Amino acid sequence: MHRLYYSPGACSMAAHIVLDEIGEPYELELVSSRGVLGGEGTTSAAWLARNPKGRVPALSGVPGRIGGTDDLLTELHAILVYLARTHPAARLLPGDPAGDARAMEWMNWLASNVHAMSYGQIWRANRFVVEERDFAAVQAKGRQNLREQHAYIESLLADGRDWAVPGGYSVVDPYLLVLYQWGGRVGLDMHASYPAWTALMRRVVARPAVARVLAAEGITVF
Ligand SMILES: N[C@@H](CCC(=O)N[C@@H](CS)C(=O)NCC(=O)O)C(=O)O
Repeated sequence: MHRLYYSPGACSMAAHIVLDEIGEPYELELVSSRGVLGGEGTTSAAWLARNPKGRVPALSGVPGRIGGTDDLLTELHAILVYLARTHPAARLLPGDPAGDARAMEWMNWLASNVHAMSYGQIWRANRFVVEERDFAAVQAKGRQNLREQHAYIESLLADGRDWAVPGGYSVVDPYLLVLYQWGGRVGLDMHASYPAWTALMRRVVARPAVARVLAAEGITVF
């Protein structure tokens, strides 16, 4: 059985949703990020011994070793692809080379540009500059980057498509839900500013698995 190491409302929530969608039993272990539930779990010695990256999500029970200890898979994008490919009946990736590549095109950009860069600048300015006096400038640049990225996401989703990867719900949709929810957390009016993204998120939260995970993690989107 897989075990997901997570933090409520963190990017791990997308993996939690996908695990729930798949419908097989799984285990959860709370490893709270700094600032979430007052947790220091991602920087604890015990967690760093398992995952030297000091991050969530991580999924146990996956053959091989790259990011952490044996059988531990790190990186949300990799976890989502693994879960979708090991459960093809759940149809969480298109399944054809071009469709799957489109999903990865989304996820790589969301992970690197939106999450690591912009939210890193806003929430973890210390990763970009040494002096605390420079934090505000980094955070302001992060907000500017985020506004540009959000406008791009909105333009993609406003082209009449049904789901992030047209043709079906995929692992990209819960990934976009995490980022939509974070937009609210940094004070943006996501509903007023991004109608197409909002409409997609309403379809996503209507899915029973998504509603269950939001309730379990104590997260409100609408
Ligand atoms: N590249 C990683 C990033 C993971 C990541 O930054 N996770 C955050 C939660 S959303 C975390 O663990 N933060 C704790 C910390 O930075 O100390 C991925 O996509 O999985």
